[in-house]
Amino acid sequence: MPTPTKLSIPGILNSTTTRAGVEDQELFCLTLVDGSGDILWQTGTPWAENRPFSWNGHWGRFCDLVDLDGDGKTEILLVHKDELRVYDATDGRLKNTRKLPNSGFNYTRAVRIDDSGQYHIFTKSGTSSREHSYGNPTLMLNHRLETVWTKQVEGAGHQGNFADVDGDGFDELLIGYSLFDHDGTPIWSHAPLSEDDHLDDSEIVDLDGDGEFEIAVAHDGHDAYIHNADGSIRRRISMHHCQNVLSGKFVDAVDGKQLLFVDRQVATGTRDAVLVDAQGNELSRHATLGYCEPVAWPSGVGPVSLIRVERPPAPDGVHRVLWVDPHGRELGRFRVRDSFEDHILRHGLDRVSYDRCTYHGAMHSPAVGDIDGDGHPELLVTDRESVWVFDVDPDRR
Ligand SMILES: [Ca+2]
Ligand SMILES: [Ca+2]
Ligand SMILES: [Ca+2]
Ligand SMILES: [Ca+2]
Repeated sequence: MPTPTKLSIPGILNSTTTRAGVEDQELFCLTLVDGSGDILWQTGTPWAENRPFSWNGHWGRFCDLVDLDGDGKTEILLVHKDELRVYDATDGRLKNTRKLPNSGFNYTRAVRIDDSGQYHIFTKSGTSSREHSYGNPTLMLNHRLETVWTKQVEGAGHQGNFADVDGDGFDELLIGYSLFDHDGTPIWSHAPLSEDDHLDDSEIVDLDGDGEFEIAVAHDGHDAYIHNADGSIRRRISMHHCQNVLSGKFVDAVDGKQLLFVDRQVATGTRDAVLVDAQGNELSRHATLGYCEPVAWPSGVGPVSLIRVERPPAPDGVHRVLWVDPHGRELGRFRVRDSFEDHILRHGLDRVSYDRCTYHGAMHSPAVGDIDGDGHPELLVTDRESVWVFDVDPDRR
């Protein structure tokens, strides 16, 4: 059982003041802490109100850290509401902003599309808006945040993805079920499977080690597909409503890398997680509830295991964070906050769709990284008040 270190972050929930107007739920606070939880810098103010906040970055991948302009210093790229922001990561200073076409944007990544030495910014809307169809538009910006091109793509969905698929040194861009060359030229495209279908998640990975990428995509409300680099279909994977796609060397005994497809969490019961090999052959299928994050901690069957964050179907349920192997077998569980019931009931979040509670802080968010620099990853789990840090026992590495 991994041992947690709990960090208390000064300034969070230390006030009892109340503002008039419950509609004021605007939160923006970005804090850099070191491995002990000491604050290095902070911009914005922590939420200290006794009511929910809202923001539009609710998962661990909401920002990108990169030397955007090539000056040797790292920037932080993120979207807040309808604004793209670039912060200096060394001191938290806001360096640049740009208004976006709608407030549904949630995806921002630095990509290489020329040899200038500077990155470009691939940013897209990830949901519905009054102004555009679901998940649209997508913008390519230069490092000064000027528009290079804009696209509206059928089935654009939540997240984009990118990789140098053709090996010319520049990134291709996946938007929905369509792949574009670095300059925006269409390479291949598949139609959504239905009117509401959109890309929920994807992986671009060389599964079989032949030097060509494969592209795995989750169709909202449908199955998942594995495409070859040229867009042709390698395999269709049967799912209820594939929501997440993960790749890694999960199983030593099977050649190449494997994919794990995970169904959307549902209000009642469980759904499936399916492990497949490089050709899409099913290796195992298990019942699951919630979403997974890969971690390079050996599972006994391979070098990469999974952190599974379970969101129970009822507000009085236990929010478990589990360590599991790729077949879903439990290896351990982490001592984090076990219930958000008081938070959910106090704020009436049970009267909105339970699914939406995650937007108001009733969830754990996992992140994996080597925070102490010893070459082994730690797991960080955050809720709206705390950060827990876990490491695997050294004799299990
Ligand atoms: Ca820089
Ligand atoms: Ca390329
Ligand atoms: Ca391949
Ligand atoms: Ca470490």
